[in-house]
Amino acid sequence: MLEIKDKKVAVIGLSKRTGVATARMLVQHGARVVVSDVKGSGELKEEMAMLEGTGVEYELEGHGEKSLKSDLIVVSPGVPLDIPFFREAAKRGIPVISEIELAFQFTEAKIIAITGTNGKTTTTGLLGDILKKAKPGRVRVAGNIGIPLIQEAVGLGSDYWLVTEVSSFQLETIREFRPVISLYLNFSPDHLDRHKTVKNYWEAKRRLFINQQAEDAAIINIDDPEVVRAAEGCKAEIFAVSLEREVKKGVFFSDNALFIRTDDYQGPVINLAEIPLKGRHNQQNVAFAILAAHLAGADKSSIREGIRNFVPDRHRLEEIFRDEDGTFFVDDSKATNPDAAIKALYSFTKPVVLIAGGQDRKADFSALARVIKERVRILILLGETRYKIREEVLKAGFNNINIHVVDNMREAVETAFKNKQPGDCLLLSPGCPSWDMYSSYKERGNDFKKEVALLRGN
Ligand code: UMA
Repeated sequence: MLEIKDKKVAVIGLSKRTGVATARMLVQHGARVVVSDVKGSGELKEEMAMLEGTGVEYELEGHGEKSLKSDLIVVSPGVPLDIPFFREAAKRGIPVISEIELAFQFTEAKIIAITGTNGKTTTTGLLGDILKKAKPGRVRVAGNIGIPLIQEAVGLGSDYWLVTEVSSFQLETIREFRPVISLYLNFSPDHLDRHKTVKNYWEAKRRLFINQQAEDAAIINIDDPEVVRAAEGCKAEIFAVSLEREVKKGVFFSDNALFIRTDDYQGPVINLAEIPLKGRHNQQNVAFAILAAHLAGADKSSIREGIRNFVPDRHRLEEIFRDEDGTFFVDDSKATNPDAAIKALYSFTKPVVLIAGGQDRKADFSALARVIKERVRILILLGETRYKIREEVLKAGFNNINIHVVDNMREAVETAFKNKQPGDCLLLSPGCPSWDMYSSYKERGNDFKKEVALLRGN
């Protein structure tokens, strides 16, 4: 366990979630804490109120000398590592770790860590639900899903399970973080504004495996070559998930059911018809959750019950209305990268009226453009990336006459209503983050819902 009593520790990034929880934990364990953020006290009123009485010191409006006079730096996920502050910290030999590393150092609970570009929140939630049924009172769900791991993990004994969603941002600064079961769902380029290159992003993600040992398990998507490549050199026992072929050890799809094949069990677990989640990518998420739950010792009835009763998150392929003429409306605002929007488009067999576009994070839209050409009837574009996406879909051969460039969600939904036909799927799946127009993908999804409800007259 890391020694922090009486040590000076700097927390970089004071957010309500990670920053506050980390600072509190450090104070409780006897550290002298400096909290630093680029924002000033005006913007951080609520966060500072949450830390009132803890005795932490502050260095606001930037990170500098006060934070550099520390024995350890704990960094929040949203803080990029290439800022001059971290170069200076490295020069001075101050260790920099992520909050998930700190949490790992202070828990004995068994960690199941889930990463991947898309589907990790769904898989984490589903696996959490299954394990909570199988092991009541002994399971916590945390991480990138929205609850800092540090808040849930500290002090738990080895009879507990921590189902943890981990992002590339968090993995970049782990040192000993070691899951007993790791799940790597899929890889496609994302977060290039932060990681700069696809290779950097790929390298950050594969850190999931770096501390695993022979007695641990790694579950990987063997239908995704980038995931398979990332697992090269992984010391853990490898289990495969495939929807395309039978596997020797793992989960696969056959006769409309998901099958487990491991040393101790072979057989079907659940029929596809019983899975309440839409889309092939979700069948894959379910396959991962099934296998991880099985390896963690969950019984088959808990697994089946957990899946059948799972309520998917809002704003993920969430069907919000279905009209009598068969037209249906789907909020997939959570699709914040092109690959997620591609997966959404593959989830529907009906003609699609698609609303896409959002913040420009230098993503490559060429693959999305090809799928749009194949599957979309009418394309409505908004946000910073609207002209970029238009250019790509035109290159892919999509007819200009079916593209509408708009300025806001109201105009987008009105245009969709004017152009929709009975039986169409009217889909918001932006393929980009929301931060050019909204404070979160949730706000964007709610705006879409509001405009749809207004036009439907409810
Ligand atoms: N800041 C600095 N210096 C900088 C840059 C930022 O001080 O140079 C400050 C900001 O002013 C802000 C704080 O750092 O006050 C940012 O903290 P944070 O973004 O780490 O905020 P949290 O609310 O703690 O959220 C983080 C994760 N955020 C990110 O990864 C960007 C949450 O994931 C996660 O749920 C939470 O910790 C709990 O673990 C969100 C996310 O968007 C959902 N994740 C990405 C994704 O899923 O695609 C990876």
